[in-house]
Amino acid sequence: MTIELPARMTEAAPHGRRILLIQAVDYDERMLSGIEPQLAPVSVATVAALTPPDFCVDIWDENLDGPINSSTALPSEHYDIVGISTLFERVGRRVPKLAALFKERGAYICAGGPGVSNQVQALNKCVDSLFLNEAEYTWPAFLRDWIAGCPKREYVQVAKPDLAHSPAPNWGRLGARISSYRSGSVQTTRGCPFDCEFCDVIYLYGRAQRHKPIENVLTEVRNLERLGARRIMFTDDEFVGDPRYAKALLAQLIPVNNSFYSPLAFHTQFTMTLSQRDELLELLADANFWYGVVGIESFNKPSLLETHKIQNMNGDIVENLQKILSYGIGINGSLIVGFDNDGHDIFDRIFRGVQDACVPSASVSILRATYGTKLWTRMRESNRLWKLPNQEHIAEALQVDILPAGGLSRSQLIEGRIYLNNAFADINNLCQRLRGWVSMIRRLPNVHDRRSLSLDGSIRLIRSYKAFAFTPTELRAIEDTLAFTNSVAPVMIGRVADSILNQLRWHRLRTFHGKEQLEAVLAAERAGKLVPDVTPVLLPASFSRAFRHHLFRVVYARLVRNLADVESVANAASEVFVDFLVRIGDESASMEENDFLQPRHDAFLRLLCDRTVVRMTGQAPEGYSPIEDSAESAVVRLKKSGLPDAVLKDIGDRLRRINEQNMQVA
Ligand code: B12
Ligand code: SF4
Repeated sequence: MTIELPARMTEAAPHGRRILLIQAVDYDERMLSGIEPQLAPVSVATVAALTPPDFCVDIWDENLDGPINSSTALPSEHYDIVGISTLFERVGRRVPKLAALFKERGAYICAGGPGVSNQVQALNKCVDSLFLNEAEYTWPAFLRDWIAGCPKREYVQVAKPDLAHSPAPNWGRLGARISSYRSGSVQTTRGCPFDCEFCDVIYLYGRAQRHKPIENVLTEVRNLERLGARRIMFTDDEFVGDPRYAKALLAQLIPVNNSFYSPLAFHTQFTMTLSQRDELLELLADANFWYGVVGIESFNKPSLLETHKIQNMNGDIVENLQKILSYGIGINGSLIVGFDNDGHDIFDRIFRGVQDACVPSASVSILRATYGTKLWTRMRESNRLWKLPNQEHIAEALQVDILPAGGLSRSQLIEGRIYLNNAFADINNLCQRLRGWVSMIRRLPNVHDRRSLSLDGSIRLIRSYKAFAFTPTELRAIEDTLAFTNSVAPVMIGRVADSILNQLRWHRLRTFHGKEQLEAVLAAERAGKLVPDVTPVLLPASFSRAFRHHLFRVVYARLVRNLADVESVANAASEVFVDFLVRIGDESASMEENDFLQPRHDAFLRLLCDRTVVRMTGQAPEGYSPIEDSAESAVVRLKKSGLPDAVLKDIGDRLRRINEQNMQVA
């Protein structure tokens, strides 16, 4: 594999080789209204960098440049290829609109990113080539095919790319405007070793973490600093998922950051496992990490167990959070309500947990069953996926797609969520947490910033956000908190001011829903006007043939070597295949036996086997390394066992139960 040089950006294009890469906004264009764009889009900048130099590329970030419509003046009047990048599912739903606009202008339309992964069939209808998974190898391959006049309908990256082959992003015309974003972005790892029931990450990026070579990461950081970024988000799902790599990276990042006139501020996402790693905490603090987004999810351990968030269950949750905070590293806590184990006291427990731990900023969501996740399957199997009619037109903050089982109603979840988010953003509560945080610091970050924020500077910064519309009392409380911080730990002033902005940015500047819509939704919820999710899960005959001829052997070979208890292999295999078929979704309707035999399905089945083994054996997910076995040796053992038939029958029974729910509803 050779890495091609970055594309020439916006120069005169050789005839027929002009590409527009679009970072798309949410389908209804409401995503970031009134708020400066959060992150420079590393996704499209990476695709731009993967484009060989005989193409010319323009990047359009709809979050910064504005949503594209028929009258938008683009850098060029004509594009031969348009590539649409989708960060998540709702963004994926914008693809048809953009595709139609550019098709009319004669462009060849491509789409990729996480947001296409669970709507493949729908998007296949409106784009020319769809890119599933990462694109380090498939985008250059597509461009070669396109030049040769034979591009494929689908490009699927099977083996996870080596991140040494992921080039430094090419920011193109965004480079000059990096400082318009709140943060630049750099990705150091892909994949997460954990396996939370509601999460899509392991399907998209796998469980074994892959890393960018440290030197490449440092180059990207230096580039962004040169372009004027003052802060960078490391867009990893779990920055400390491989502690050895994280330590090595941070040890080199610290001197690089200190070599800048003023060190950059960093933030990322990490898990609470960090609280058990003192050395990493010191390194993160000294590298100037201001905060991490942490999926706390709940302060109720049975709920954590239910959602397989076992990495949060080690020890006392409040103490673990305080441990991280005591190094001067902030936490932007993400919480969820609606687990089966959540009772009526859950809202107060979450509020108390966040206040007691002094989590600087926090937000709460209602549990969502994203299509294709394990949570979706569990909910679907128990006929618990219901929504309001036309739910997609309701503000996201008011949407619920599950029937809760812990005694709470759906309207109570909505009201509880609103109560909690308001309570977190209440200035007195916020200031109380921030003072608590500053008071609990045991080790100050060892960072020397020539441009560090003064008390006056921090007050000016907060006041400059006129849109927050603070009352005089609120402003006084905030200024007292900043003065307190200055007296106790001046190095923390920037971090505390930043936490205030983090907390209020979403909950004060953004309109989540109107009062009228809230009332209408609550009334409809209370009246029980719900419709079920009747997405069928198919078991095509072509799958059954592929299962008998090949797929079962792959799964059996992996499971039998890794499950000590042979008796549990059949159950595990059934679990794996149900997961597999749900994830493939309605794409399977048009699949022939041979389609099931593609290497991407083998690779995916192995990944599902590994997660199932970890779950069934209760092993620590981050330490698991599977034993390989050949499918051939498994055949010998399987011949007389009758196991394939039994497992296929069980899969059929489970899918029938799922689909019968549809019939009952009909
Ligand atoms: C940064 C981030 C955010 C930021 C986004 C800030 C912003 N506006 O830019 C924040 C923290 C705010 C955020 C929030 C959310 N996020 Co988020 N986020 C991420 C994260 C961690 C990194 C994204 C990134 O920079 N990746 C780096 C690039 C290089 O990777 P990539 O995008 O996959 O691009 C590669 C390929 O996909 C492909 N590709 C991408 N685009 C294109 C286009 C073309 C044409 C081609 C050919 C290829 C291609 O090529 C690239 C190179 O291989 C991802 C997880 C991840 N590991 O990517 C989750 C992720 C995108 N988020 C996710 C979710 C669910 C959310 C939330 C909805 C969570 C929630 N319930 O609140 C919210 C939504 C926020 C909102 N505004 O409504 C999911 C999406 C799942 C899905 N299938 O829809 C992800 C995948 C994580 C997960 N849990 O599964 N998120
Ligand atoms: S820790 Fe859980 S929620 Fe976070 S990325 Fe990993 S699997 Fe997903």
